[in-house]
This record gives sequence, C-alpha cells and structure tokens, in this order.
Amino acid sequence: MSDTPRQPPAPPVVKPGREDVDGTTTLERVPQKTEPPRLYQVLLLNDDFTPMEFVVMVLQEFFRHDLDTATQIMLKIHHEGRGVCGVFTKDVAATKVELVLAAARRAGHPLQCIMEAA
Ligand code: TYC
Repeated sequence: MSDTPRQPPAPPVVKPGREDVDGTTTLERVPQKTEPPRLYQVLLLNDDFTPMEFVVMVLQEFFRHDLDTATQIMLKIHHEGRGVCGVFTKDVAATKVELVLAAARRAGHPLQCIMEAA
C-alpha cells in the first residue's frame, strides 16, 4: 500500500545549559515535538460463503468485541458490504489482517480483510 514517506529520526537538538562549577557547560537536550502515529482501519468485506458465525467469532477473538457488538458489526457488513473491525497503528493493523486471513483460509472460508488509512 502507498504511504507518505516520513523523515528519518532527527538527531537530538541541544543547547548549552547553565555553566557548571568547573566552568564547563553541559549541553541540554531540547524536547522535540513528535507527530502522533497514523492510524489504520481494519475492515472485513462481505461475501456469500463465509458463515455468519465465523465472522462473529473473528470479531470476538481478533478484535475483542463482545457478542452483541460483533453480531451488529457482522450484520452491517452483510448488508452494506464492508465494516470496520477496529482502528490501530500500522503494524498492529497489518498483523490483524494477516491473522484474520490465515484463520479464514485455515477454516476454508474466502473472507477478505483489508486495512485503510483512517
Ligand atoms: N454474507 C455472509 C453470509 O450470508 C456473512 C458474512 C458477513 C460474510 C460478513 C462475510 O465479512 C462478512 N453467510
């Protein structure tokens, strides 16, 4: 997936601190502003073959939704074609997608799971 390249981490910015008793000065680190990490939605896509119970199980096991919420999300996907399972940092979202796809393939279901920048 395409991604805006980020700057490499900048070296620490320092400024001279107060003069020490021995006449030397120790450099002090200037706190840097960091951007919050970009977030990614993990989505499930509808298909005609994956059993509803399996999708509910995925939403409970991999996204920690309770039975009611998992059932509501599954039905939304069933009716609207896609639905958000959760929002995560990039690595966590990618791992969730891989785990869900692996579980679906292991169980013989064509369930599709994708991630999108939130
Ligand atoms: N449409 C499926 C069925 O009727 C259920 C389903 C829901 C499948 C959500 C995938 O992401 C999905 N068995």
